[in-house]
Amino acid sequence: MSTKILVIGACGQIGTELTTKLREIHGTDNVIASDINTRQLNLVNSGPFEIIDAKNFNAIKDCCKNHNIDTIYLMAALLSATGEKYPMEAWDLNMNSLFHVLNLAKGGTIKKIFWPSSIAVFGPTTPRENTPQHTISEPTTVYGITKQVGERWCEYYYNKYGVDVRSIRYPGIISYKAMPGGGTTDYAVEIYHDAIKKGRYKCFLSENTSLPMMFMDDAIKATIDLMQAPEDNLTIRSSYNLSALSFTPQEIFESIKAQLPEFSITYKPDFRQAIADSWPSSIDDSVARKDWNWKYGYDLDTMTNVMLKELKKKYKS
Ligand code: AKB
Repeated sequence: MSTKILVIGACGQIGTELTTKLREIHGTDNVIASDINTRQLNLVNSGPFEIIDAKNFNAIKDCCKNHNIDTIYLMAALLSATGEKYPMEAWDLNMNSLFHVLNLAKGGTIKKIFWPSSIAVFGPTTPRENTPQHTISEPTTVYGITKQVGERWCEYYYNKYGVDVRSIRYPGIISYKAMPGGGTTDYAVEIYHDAIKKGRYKCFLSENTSLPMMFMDDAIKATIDLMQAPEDNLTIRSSYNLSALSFTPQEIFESIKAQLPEFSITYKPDFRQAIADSWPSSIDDSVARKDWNWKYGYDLDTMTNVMLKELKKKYKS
């Protein structure tokens, strides 16, 4: 019997590409995209789509019932920078949406859940280099607190009720299809757009701020691989550390400049600098490698090649 999937928050940066990939794998009609708005028209028009507010338990429940859903990818969230502006909204959306899907799964109809966590679960007291899977986690952002608490609840629902919930601590994700919104790592996407459109970029982080990052294709591959991994292989039911790249604004600037020699950058750190300073600069993902053979594919220059090629095409048309 084929699986029936619901993606909540399908119009976001990761949701857009994840939905497309899931439709390739499972068939368009077996993947229901949903979001609170229809901002990704390509996605909305290319398969089943439902308007769902992730904070509305009944809306999620009815959609699952109507479409016989057995698997949910919950991608809706307020990210780190927006969360600092709207702390109560971040808490409300990030926590209640998670409880809704966990409770639906506890009720028995949903067999598997994917819920993204983040490097934001770590804080200033965490070892910054090669941050281990199990370590001190004292996040200082509302977003990080919601992800840390969410991880505890995922593990609790797995241990107590047998809910098969799987999770990854995403680093900053870089992609050219849909824009990220409201994150601290967003600069690493904006810089490519501005390089093509304006030939210059004003960076909101300082030049030597090193953060963990990943190209979208690797993030999608990791998500699918984790969801397909045999249940018995998984030793982490909070969230897996995942690593690919670590670079500073200066290093990504140099990677772009190698292809666009006229490109220039200036630095004007804002409130997001303090958030970035509280996060790790590199991640130890040995447990994910061991449990489900995780391995990244894109390094910084390979990613830059793809980003510049695709964005040139996009802005030309
Ligand atoms: C953010 O910057 O808030 C996100 C994240 C690292 O989870 N991209």
